[in-house]
Amino acid sequence: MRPEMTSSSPTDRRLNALVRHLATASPVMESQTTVTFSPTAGSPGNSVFSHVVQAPEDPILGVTVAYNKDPSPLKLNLGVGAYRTEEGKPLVLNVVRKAEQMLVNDRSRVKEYLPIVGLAEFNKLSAKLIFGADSPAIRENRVTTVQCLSGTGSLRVGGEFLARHYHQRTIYIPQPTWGNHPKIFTLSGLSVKTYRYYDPATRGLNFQGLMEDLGSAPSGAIVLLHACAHNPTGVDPTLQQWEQIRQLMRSKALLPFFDSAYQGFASGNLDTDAQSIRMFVADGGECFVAQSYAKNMGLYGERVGALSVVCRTADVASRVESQLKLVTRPMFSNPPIHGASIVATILKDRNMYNEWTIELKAMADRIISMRKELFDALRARGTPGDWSHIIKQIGMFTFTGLNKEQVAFMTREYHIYMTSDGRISMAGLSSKTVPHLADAIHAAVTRMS
Ligand code: PLA
Repeated sequence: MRPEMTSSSPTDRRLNALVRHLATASPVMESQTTVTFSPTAGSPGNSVFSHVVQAPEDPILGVTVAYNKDPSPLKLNLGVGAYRTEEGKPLVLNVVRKAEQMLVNDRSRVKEYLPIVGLAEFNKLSAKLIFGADSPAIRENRVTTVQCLSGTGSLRVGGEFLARHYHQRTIYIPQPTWGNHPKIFTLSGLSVKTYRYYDPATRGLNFQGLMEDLGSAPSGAIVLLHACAHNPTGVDPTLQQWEQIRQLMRSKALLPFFDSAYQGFASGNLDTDAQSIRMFVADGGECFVAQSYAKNMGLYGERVGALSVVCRTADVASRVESQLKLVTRPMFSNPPIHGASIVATILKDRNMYNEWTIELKAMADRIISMRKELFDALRARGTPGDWSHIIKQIGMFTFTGLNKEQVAFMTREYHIYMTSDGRISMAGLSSKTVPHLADAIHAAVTRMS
């Protein structure tokens, strides 16, 4: 045997791996080989990872995992916020298919790396979409926009930038909020606190609690705000309340960090759903905005999103951008090209843009009609309780008020899958499945209360 094969050199390790592989493929090989194994190699139960414990499934995406395992033909997935058609199928928008076709047909397109900040055209158009075509902040070059991995990646990049460069490391998030928010910001290096948001008694906004909590937050703290269609509650402040929140936040120099994951899904109108953000930009102050195209363009798996930072001056914005690049480069180097190209193709062409808004409105309208149908179905069954919040709440989700036990009952007995906090993705419902859901809610409320 050659000397290098007896030590644990890389060559040795590769050879051993090869021998183990061949040995399982053909037992004869084993007896014929003369390679020396190190004492632990290949013996099962001796993994250097044997201390690793099984992690729980994600509270939202894990619902789909459980759903997929259920063989029942009745099963219904109302967990993750993903749009489904009346037939219960995922939807690829026509305008997206068209844009993809155009991209494929364009032979001049290549697959080179994008710059660290992503596709310039996509960034420009994304800023315009969220801040408005006539936004003074854009005109004055005070906005920097970087393409990130959908909404989640945009929040994370923003969080990491703030942890490095902002004087206040505390971020206030609403109670409750999307379950990933606390994890994203904690891992970004920020310290997470909550502000009161939802009042279970009224199933509406706890506006007084919100104002009190933001009022007693330390000056300069970061505040995470859902731009529209608050997840999971479906409860948004009115424009008057937004104005009061804005005044309070500006008077205390609290830094707004908007999460805009549902632009167009709340009202069916892209401009209406951006009003809260535009109100804060109009006063000339600074803010962060994380944008996602997962829901409003149905680009979930393409991971298309953007982080915009609105600054006081163009000079600051340019320096902020230079630092955002230092966050991105070691994290994912540069963002993917395909999804951003789809978005840019649609946003820059007036006809395609219009087509998109029509398809988006149709999705929003279908969700609104599901609210009405579910509400009517519960009324028809005489289900105890006031269910008017189903039609009052906004966006993809209804925060039903059902408790953990009732949700578990509905999953066990009716094969209905939803998050344990009682959130229902209305986008997963159809006229055909409303009666089944209404039966399940009725049974859960009458038998499990
Ligand atoms: N922000 C909020 C408020 C969200 O609800 C979601 C997605 C995101 C950001 C992130 O979306 P993106 O990274 O895909 O762009 N929330 C979903 C999915 C729809 C999820 O949990 O990942 C939900 O079911 O709550």
